[in-house]
Amino acid sequence: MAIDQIDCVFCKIIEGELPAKLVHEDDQVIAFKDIHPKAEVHLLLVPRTHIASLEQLEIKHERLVSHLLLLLPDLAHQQGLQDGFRTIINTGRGGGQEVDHLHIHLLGGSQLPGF
Ligand code: IU
Repeated sequence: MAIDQIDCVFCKIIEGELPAKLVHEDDQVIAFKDIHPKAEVHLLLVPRTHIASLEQLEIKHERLVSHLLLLLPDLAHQQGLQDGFRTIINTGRGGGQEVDHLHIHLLGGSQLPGF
């Protein structure tokens, strides 16, 4: 395991070493409920591969990126979000990223304020 993965909370969730309320898992990604939800529905969609942030994405991740994006509406519908949803990817400290493992926030269920 690479050094940056050893203390990665999301890698530990993926490995089953830390608990999370999973709502989806497949060979490439997992999705679970955020522990500090900012909306009625607040999921995190996380690739199994440890990629620190959007800035570390490479062309070899093209298939994974497509998979992540295509899963979002499915997950939203599965959560009962028929009227739309919001997705957020924080990148780097300046972008508000706290966990250095790429993830997409999926939020909805109540009228979200304009952005
Ligand atoms: P950010 O984009 O890195 O700022 O978001 C990290 C999110 O991970 C944040 O909303 C936390 O509440 C969430 N989270 C979690 O769901 N489970 C955890 O064990 C930890 C953080 I640490």
